[in-house]
Amino acid sequence: MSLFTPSGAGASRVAGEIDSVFIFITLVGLFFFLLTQGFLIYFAIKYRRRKREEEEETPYITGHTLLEWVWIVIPTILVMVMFAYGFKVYRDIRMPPPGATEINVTGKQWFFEFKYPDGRSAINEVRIPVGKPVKFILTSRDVIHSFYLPDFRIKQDLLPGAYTYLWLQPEKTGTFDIFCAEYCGVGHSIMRAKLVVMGQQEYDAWAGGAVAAAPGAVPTVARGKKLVEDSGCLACHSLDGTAKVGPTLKGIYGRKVGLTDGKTVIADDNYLRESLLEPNTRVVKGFQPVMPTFKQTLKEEDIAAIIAYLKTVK
Ligand code: HEC
Ligand SMILES: [Cu+2]
Repeated sequence: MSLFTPSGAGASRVAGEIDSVFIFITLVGLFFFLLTQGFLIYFAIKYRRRKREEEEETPYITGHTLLEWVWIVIPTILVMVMFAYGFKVYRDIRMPPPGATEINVTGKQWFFEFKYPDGRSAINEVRIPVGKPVKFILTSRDVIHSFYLPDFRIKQDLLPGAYTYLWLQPEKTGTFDIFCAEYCGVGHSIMRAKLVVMGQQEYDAWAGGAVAAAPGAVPTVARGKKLVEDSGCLACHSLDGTAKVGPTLKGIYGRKVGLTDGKTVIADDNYLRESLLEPNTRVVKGFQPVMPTFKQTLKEEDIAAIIAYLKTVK
């Protein structure tokens, strides 16, 4: 729940929470600013020099234990409250609810490309239905960009060679700005896109029409499945839980993987990407480092599609 509901509040519940943290910290800061500055002015006037210097002796003060405890304990409690409150909201920002629709976003100098799960793609415009969680999986083809949605109070860098993510659940329909918030070259200022939030029925009608207008679009998961079948992965990996030359791909996404160096890792998007491009960087315990790299054969979109497919192999 949000502590305050500022007018002109954001476009999602999380945006309201972020506003509340911001206002809370600002008000605490303002209170202490006014308190300390008030005392400063008051003391400056009250203890101003009235007589000539030699007639007035400065009192000798060595300390005040109670006062020192007060100004240590109270600020400590306050910053701990700020931390706990901020951390709670931060968790909400970082944890997409399960079942969120995944949309791939690629930043390029100087535009954003969106790829829907049904295989369609669009430049500088993304449409989603209201009230449903959406997870954007972000990457860049060239330099660091940043995906910034001011109405939702969220922002995340797009990095070349890695995945980052951002999620949101729009609470009202409308068109919202998306800006690149990381200086990325001469075209940076024109690197902006629109998020269009539509009513569910309106969205369904639009999506149906858009799919019909793009007959060649293959759903991302189906594309990933075909790539896995055609790339020879299944010679070494099973989908049914049995180990072959390599570990089974059944339930791979989110699995805790033990490595030969004794460490463990959670198989997330970046780990799967690395397994395809740099298979010998982290080798699964109990297996030989014989997996070939697919750096030359798979394009970025192929890797994203394979990862989307692997998420469905349960
Ligand atoms: C020549 C056999 C071979 C082929 C072909 C192969 N792999 Fe592998 N793969 C392995 C072995 C062996 C490992 C475990 C050792 C390691 O981590 O490198 C592995 C590891 C993996 C892992 C990490 C698994 C885990 O449990 O952490 C993933 C994911 C993976 N491969 C996916 C694929 C995909 C997708 C393809 C096809 C594009 C593929 N592999 C092709 C042999 C192969
Ligand atoms: Cu940019």
